[in-house]
Amino acid sequence: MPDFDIVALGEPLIEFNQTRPGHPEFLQGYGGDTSNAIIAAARQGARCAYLTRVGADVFGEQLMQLWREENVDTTGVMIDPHAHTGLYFVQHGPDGHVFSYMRHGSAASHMNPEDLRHGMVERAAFLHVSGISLAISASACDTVFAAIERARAAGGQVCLDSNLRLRLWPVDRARAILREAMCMADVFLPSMDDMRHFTGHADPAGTLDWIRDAGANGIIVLKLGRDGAVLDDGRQRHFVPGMVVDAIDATGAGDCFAGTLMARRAQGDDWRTAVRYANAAAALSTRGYGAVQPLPTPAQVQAFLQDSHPAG
Ligand code: KDG
Repeated sequence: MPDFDIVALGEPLIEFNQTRPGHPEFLQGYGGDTSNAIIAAARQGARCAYLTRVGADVFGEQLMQLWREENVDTTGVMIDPHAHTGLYFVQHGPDGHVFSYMRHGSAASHMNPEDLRHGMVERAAFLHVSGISLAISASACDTVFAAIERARAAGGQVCLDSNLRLRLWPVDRARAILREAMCMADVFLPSMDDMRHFTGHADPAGTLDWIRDAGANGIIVLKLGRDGAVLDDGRQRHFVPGMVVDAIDATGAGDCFAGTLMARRAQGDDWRTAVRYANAAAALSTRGYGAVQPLPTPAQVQAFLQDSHPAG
């Protein structure tokens, strides 16, 4: 049995989240898509570890402290004395949230395949990576592909979240690299919003056809935001509706979905049950400010599933 259910690899960030629209008032928290996902999974009771680099600075120390408190193993986290920990601001406007980043040259962007020498990837049932892990630098991109090779060689499953950030890389490079990675993934988690940039389709069926034709042959869960998700297991497609909540801040909801989904799979749920559960967790994660603080516990998700109504 592997030592970990999930090992995630990517860039953690310090978050400053605006708490009063239109006012310069920000709450300090934590972000970074793969870090959010691994914490979401750990809160659900999965055995988790994270792989990254942080700066030798106060923010790096805070992140290390956070992971320890959240029961995320940090053996594979390196402290880089030559680079800073990245950060971002979230502002809330009429069209949803707007991110402003200060991450160029961050410690995580200096990751390279040598950083995998601890052998953590080989000890996990799932390796979780994302479009952001691939985009932050060429050496981080190489590290992701090296980790994928290691996971596959050790019999682990690879989970890839599309998380497309076009401020990090040009669309043609993003399309080419994500396509390559998606064909190696056992579980691909694209969002409708991301896939619009690649596929030319605005509907889930056309988008899923495009992804299959492009060579993805694992499980695909297409995320539709508050509307839910479509599970494509290679034989059938199932629409799993989202849950209705009064959302305050959707930052990190997709990451919560990813982490919770893997945690529930590791705990033995079938795919449909795991997607329904992850939909509920993601909805709950939008009821507070920040990517990490509102991530739900199992008790919260179970209670919500018992007395809530699907969207639509
Ligand atoms: O999904 C939420 C993330 O986008 C946020 O935490 C910041 O990782 C981040 C990014 O690069 O956008």
